[in-house]
Amino acid sequence: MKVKYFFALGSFLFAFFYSNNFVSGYANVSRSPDLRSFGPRMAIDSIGNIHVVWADYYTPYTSKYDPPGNGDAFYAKYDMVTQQWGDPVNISNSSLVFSQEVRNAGIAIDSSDNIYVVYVERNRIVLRVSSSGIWGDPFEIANSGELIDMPRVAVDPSGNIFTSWWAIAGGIVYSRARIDGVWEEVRRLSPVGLRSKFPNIAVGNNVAFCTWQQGGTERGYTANFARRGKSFGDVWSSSQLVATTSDAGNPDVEIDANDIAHIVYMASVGASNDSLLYYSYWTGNNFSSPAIISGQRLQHYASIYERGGNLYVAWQVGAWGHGNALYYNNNINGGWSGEGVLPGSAGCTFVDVVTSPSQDKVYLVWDDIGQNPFGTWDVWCNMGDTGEQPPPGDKPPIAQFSFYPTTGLAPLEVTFDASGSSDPDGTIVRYSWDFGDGSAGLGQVISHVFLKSGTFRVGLTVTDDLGARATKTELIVVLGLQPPLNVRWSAHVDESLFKTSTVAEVTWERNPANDALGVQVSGYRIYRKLSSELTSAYIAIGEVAGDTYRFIDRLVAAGVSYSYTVTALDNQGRESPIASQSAPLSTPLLRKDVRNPKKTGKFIRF
Ligand SMILES: [Ca+2]
Ligand SMILES: [Ca+2]
Repeated sequence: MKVKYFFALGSFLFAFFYSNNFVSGYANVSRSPDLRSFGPRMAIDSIGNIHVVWADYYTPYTSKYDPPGNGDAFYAKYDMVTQQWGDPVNISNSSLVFSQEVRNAGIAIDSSDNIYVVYVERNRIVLRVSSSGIWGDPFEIANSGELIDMPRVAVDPSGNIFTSWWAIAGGIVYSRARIDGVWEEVRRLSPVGLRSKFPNIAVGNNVAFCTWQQGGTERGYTANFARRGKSFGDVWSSSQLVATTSDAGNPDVEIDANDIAHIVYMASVGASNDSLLYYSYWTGNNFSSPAIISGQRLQHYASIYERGGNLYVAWQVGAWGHGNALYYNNNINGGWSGEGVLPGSAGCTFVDVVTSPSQDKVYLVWDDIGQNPFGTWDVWCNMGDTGEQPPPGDKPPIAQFSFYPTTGLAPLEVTFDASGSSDPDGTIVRYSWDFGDGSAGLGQVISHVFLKSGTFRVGLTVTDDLGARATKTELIVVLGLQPPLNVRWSAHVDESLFKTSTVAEVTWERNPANDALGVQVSGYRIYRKLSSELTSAYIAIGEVAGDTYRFIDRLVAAGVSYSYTVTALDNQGRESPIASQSAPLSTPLLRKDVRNPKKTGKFIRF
């Protein structure tokens, strides 16, 4: 009996998962155990914070042929500093998020760490953008006039936005882009009259690719794509085949730094429900002949992630809503490492994958619908723990590195050398670095420029040929010019000219710490802001030579509260940090004829 077989397998897996302590390290991202949480998508920012979106359904989901129910799009962030997941944020707040195809939200992050989330509201695709932690107003990208599904978003470093989605009844794939801050018109990508669905979109330096599943009859689907340039008004190419593989579907796409698109898709094997996972890359004219990167079984919904030329692919194995496990396969340094199975991921349907900036962790998210050992309807994240264990008997590698120079003034280029690392019974196949300032890299010997002064914890993770890892960290102190001491200012009413005016006199003292660093201070730069403004509002108003400790600011208004700060400069173009000084006075400046002498504060008459 099939039912008994699955029950027995479930009991076995339950015992297996709970006997492995790494399962307890998984994080519940959605934390809504009674609401069905569907379709998680994930992105990583420059310092490695994890960002996830999904939808929670308030109406029970029973079939994709049911009428729309109610739900909302949610967002949650894992903060690398506090090492905690934030509370889920209801990002749609409309109760209108619900698609029968249950892929309701997409996410992307640009190089300035702005976060772009798209979600479905019945017929609409809506965008919200978060800058510095503040969410902007919802923006309607399109209203299709019929139910839509699978909104996706990709952004480039300049903040150009490419979105895609499909209209369910019409079976049409659409895209809309914002170039240089201006939205283009909605574009139709797939042909009319051929059923198309499940698009994904990616953007590179000079090109964008969209890929989708195009039909045909039920068995006649193919993986198709279109591409375009990134100038305003550029047109999408007509729909083309990724490959001739029949009964293909659910393609996903990423673009690397060389503008090479990488596509994965599933295709059924003969008349069976089994499928294989295929991979193709853009050759410049077309896609390469597909390589098979999975075993043959009942499986769905591959996601691909690219970083530094390496590829990370995750997918679901099992029936829809009753996944046996999340599987993954990674292409590191040009070779596929082989399938892995994520323990404790039973119940998954939709999955996604990213890595940490240094690629020492592979983050996986999945939804489950209560079919798993946890018994909740939630989105889970493995927190980088894939449960990979080196084979018994493999001795772990030893991580060791040196760096030169060991300290110096920012900006400081440091060369790191991991050739002192070793593996007692094999070889090291991977050196991954986390520079502690939000940057990361790969390679045995690598250089990195620390732009700012500070103390950084640099981590090296080495991986041996059988997958065992070791990590070593070292602190590096990057020095910086020190600002002058005792920056003070006072307001004067200057009566020495033909007319009375208000001036400010700024004074400071030399900082002996710069002598200790061996730097010659060649000048000082004076900054001013309104006292009510943030430190970032300081603007430079003048420079003096290194043997001068006084500056007169004649461009101040009367009765306004200002703050000043002073930085030290050297003849290499370095500057000490702009910081609020220990006790900058901010006395209101007043003309001598001011009507309200109670507000005078301190001022001096020349
Ligand atoms: Ca839930
Ligand atoms: Ca070893």
